[in-house]
Amino acid sequence: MFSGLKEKLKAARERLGSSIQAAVGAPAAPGEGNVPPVPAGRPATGRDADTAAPAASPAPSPAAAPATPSSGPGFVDRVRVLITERELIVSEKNIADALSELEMTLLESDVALPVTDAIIAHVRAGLVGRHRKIGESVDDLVFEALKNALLDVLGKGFDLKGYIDTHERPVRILFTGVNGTGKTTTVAKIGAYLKKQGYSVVIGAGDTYRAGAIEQIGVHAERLGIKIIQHQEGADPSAVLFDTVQYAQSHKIDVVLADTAGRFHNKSNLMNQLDKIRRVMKPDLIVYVDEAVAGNDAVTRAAEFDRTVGADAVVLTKADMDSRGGAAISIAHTIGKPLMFLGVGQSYEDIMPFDPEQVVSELLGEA
Ligand SMILES: Nc1nc2c(ncn2[C@@H]2O[C@H](COP(=O)(O)OP(=O)(O)O)[C@@H](O)[C@H]2O)c(=O)[nH]1
Ligand SMILES: [Mg+2]
Repeated sequence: MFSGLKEKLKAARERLGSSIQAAVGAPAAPGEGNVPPVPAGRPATGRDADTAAPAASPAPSPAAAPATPSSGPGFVDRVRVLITERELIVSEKNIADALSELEMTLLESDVALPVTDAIIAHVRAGLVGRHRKIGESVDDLVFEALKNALLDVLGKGFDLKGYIDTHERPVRILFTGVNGTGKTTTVAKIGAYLKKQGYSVVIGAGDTYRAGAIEQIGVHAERLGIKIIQHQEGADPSAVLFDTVQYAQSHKIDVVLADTAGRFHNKSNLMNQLDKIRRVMKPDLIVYVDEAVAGNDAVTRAAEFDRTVGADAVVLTKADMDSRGGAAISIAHTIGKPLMFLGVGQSYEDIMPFDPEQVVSELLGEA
């Protein structure tokens, strides 16, 4: 998942780190103190060196420091902290080239332009004028700036379980999106996921355009032991989904998952159909499904769907096949709707609730 972007971010992180390191004129080794007065190989704790503590003595306690009215660091320590910090104030000029490279990297990875701009601005703000914290390496500083920038654009995700637990049952979820992106598979995966979490589920076979589509979702439901409501090929999808909601109400089912046909090539038809479905089924959530591999196209389409039929959350499928990661980075920030799940393969378990922290640690690796 996102292996290309991961490699590029690693290079960008190193480049930013070495630019800062070069500017302060010290070795670039991560974790190495680069403030001249700190003896080589010793961490820049700010409380060693000239406090004249004997080498064998335990770490100085506040009581051992020169007396101050507060419980904070002693005077000598505080002076030392100031010196340490002053040595590492990063200027705009120090990182301008590295930021341009990061910008190119993100754009090449299909990160949308406004999202790229937001990330660059966040990284810049995180670094320029920043003081290094005691014991923090330049690489730590860069890592933190990148991490915060990515977390900022990724949003918080969407807690589906929490949503179900706090809303009246049955919770009705309508899935929309373009053909072939993985809606039907996602309905099956989410059905399996919710069933595993102890919720009862019913699926509505709202793609009535092809007999094959009705059969496809029917096979999934049977394999998963999930009740499905189906009508004949060509039936009105609204009627199928109305019946599905009725079934859920009379059987006290927790969640209705409504599959639909993707008809993006014929927008007015799609609009009319989905509009009717919306009125009849009254979904609590409209989930837009697209494939991560579509990159910018997925983001553009999501924005268009959100404008026309509405979207409360997004699922990106085929993240397992996506090296660039641009859609996953961009979509929540661009349309202002949270990512709910990532599809990461063809089997039922291959779905991950979208966890921004997890995605960032996947992208940046360890601190
Ligand atoms: N690798 C991979 N393939 C997926 C994923 N989700 C769906 N697919 C495949 O994408 C194809 C289209 O899926 P389908 O659910 O029929 O799309 P729909 O037309 O939107 O309903 C199928 O071959 C699925 O197995 C995923 O997360 N990863
Ligand atoms: Mg389908």
